Amino acid sequence: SSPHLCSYADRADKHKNPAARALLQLMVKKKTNLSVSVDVTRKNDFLAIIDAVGPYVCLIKKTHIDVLEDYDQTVVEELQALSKKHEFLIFEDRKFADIGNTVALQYSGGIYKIANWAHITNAHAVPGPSIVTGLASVGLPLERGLILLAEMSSKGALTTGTYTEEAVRMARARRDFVIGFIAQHRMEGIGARETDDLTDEDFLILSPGVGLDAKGDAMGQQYRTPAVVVTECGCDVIIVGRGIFGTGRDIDVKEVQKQAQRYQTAGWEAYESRLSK
Ligand code: 5FU
Repeated sequence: SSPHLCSYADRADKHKNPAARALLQLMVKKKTNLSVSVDVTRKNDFLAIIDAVGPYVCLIKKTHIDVLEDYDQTVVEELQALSKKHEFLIFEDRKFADIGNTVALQYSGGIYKIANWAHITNAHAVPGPSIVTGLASVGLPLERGLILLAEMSSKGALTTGTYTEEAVRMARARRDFVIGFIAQHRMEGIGARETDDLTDEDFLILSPGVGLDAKGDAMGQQYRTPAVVVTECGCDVIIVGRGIFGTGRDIDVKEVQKQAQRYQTAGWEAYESRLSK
């Protein structure tokens, strides 16, 4: 049956990419489909939030390494230590968007050396299949996984219709490395041609734009609840930022922890009710 009606455990057994398999296994073990998006600008806040939410997440969306104003090499070392301590994977939401040769350099090198520590990263489909080839040349030998952006959560996003279909075709052609999508719905079979082999097609759907309280922000973000995202639309991982760490400059770690627990519960209940449908 359709992958979203199968358990994460069964899907873990079938996935061939090591990062996808590890993520699904962690989700089962920790009973969580929550990914916290840690979009703060100071290193100490960044690490304090991750230490607080670590027990409740399967994935830390380390986001946007280039947002940190006091970045240094210790950030990555401490992040990796927390990833072992709490057992979560690391997702760098880098949104690569250039030709294959350039993204290979950006992924492997520079100051950040993303491929060295991010189990999962993502890319826009706009350059075409060569972006996947470029990233795979670096990521596959390191057992990494790639997520393509098939649908964005922001108001007026251009990621619709044939664009989304082409993104799915690009993924279908490289299922060894492309493990799923940033999207708002399931993507299996989308844009498929008669000759395509859809056996065991199972893309992980990571969905940002998730909130239990707010409906959006002042800059076009749109929020849906875990029940809509996971139960109704069949997405697999909920990505939550400000719903968990708030919008103020000062971080209240106890409150962050409480919210992470709340979203973990909501996400897992939504998954369980999807399975019992
Ligand atoms: F690809 C996308 C998208 O379509 N929507 C997003 O919101 C990525 N995001 C990221 O998820 C965005 O860059 C933030 O890092 C995060 C959502 O944060 P929020 O505070 O929960 O709105």
